[in-house]
Amino acid sequence: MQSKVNTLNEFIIERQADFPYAKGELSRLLTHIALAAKVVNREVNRAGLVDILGSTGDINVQGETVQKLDDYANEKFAIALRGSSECCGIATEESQDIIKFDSDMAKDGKYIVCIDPLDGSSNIDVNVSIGTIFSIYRRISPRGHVAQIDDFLQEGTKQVASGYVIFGSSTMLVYTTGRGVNGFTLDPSIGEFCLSHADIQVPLSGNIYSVNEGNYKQFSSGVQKYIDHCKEVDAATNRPYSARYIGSLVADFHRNLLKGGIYMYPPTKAYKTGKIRLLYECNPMAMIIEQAGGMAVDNEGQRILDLKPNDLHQRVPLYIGSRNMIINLLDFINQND
Ligand code: AFP
Repeated sequence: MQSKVNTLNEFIIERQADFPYAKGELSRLLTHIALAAKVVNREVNRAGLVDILGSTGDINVQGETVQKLDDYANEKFAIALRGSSECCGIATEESQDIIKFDSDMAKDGKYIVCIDPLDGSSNIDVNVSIGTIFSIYRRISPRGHVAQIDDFLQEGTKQVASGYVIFGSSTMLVYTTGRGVNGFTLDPSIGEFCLSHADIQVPLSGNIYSVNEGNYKQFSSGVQKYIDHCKEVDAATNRPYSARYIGSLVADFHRNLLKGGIYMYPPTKAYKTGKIRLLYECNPMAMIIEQAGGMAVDNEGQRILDLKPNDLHQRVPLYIGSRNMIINLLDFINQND
C-alpha cells in the first residue's frame, strides 16, 4: 500500500511542535514563501511562451543586466512576504537598500528575509536550471517599528531558517530550520510540494568539483593545486573527479548536496573578494550544507556562518560541499598560499 503523501504545509505544521514556544509565525512565513515559489514556478515554466524572457534593459545594483523574470520573481516574493504579516522587511539582491514594510501588521512582524529571487538568471534565456534562495532571521530592532539595517547585517549563525527553490527538470523546495534538511518536489497535478527527500545528508566525500575553470590562471596556487589534484586518477575509483559547472549556484549546489562534491568560487581579477553574495547566497547555502553534514568556508578557511556582514551586497570567496573535500582543499590552501 502506498504510504501517505506528506505535503510541505503539513510538514511545516508538524515540525512547529519541535519548537516548544513557537506561535506559528515562522510556519506562516515559510508557507507564504512556498506559495510565491509556486507562482514564480508557473511563470518560469511558461518563459518561452510569453513575452517575459530576456532583459528589461536595466542594470541592477550588482552592475548586471536585469532579466524580466528577475523583476517578476522579485515582485512576487516581495508581495508574498509583505502580505505574510510575519516579516517587517526584506533585503533582495535586486534592490540597493532594504525594503521596509510599513503597515501596522508588518511592523509587528518578528522576522526579516534576505532573498535572491532568481539566482543564475543569466541562464534563463537558454533553459538551464535557475533558483530562488532565501534566508530568515529574527529581527533585532524592537517590534512595532520599521525594520533597521542592523536586522539584516547579522551573522549567518543567527539564521532561523534558510532554503532554496530549484526550477529544474522538476521544481523542488529544500529548506532547514536548524533541525536537518528536507526536500519537497512540486507535484504539478495537485499544485503541492510533497516530501520527496527526507533528512538529506551530503556524502562525506564525492567525486564532483564545480568551479568556473576559465578563471584558473587567476586562482591562488593552493586552489590551482587542489584543482590539479581533482584531475589525478583517484585510487579508490580509478578515475579523476568529474568537472560539473552549470553557473547557477542553486543547481550546482543541489547536485553536489545529493551526490557529494565541492563548489568553489575563489577571488578573481573581476571579483577580488569572490563573486558570491554573503547574505543572499553564501549564508543560506552554508546553513543548509552544515545541517546536511557538510562545510562552507571562505579563502582563509573561516566558517561562512561566522562572518560578520558589513554590507548588504557583500561578496565573499565560497568553498562549499562535502566535508572531506573541503578539508582537503584547505590543506592545499594552507600549504601553498
Ligand atoms: P547570475 O544570477 O548573475 O547568473 O549569477 C549567478 C551566480 O551568482 C551563481 O549562481 C553562479 O554560480 C555564479 O554566479 C556564476 O558565475 P560565473 O558566470 O562567473 O562562473
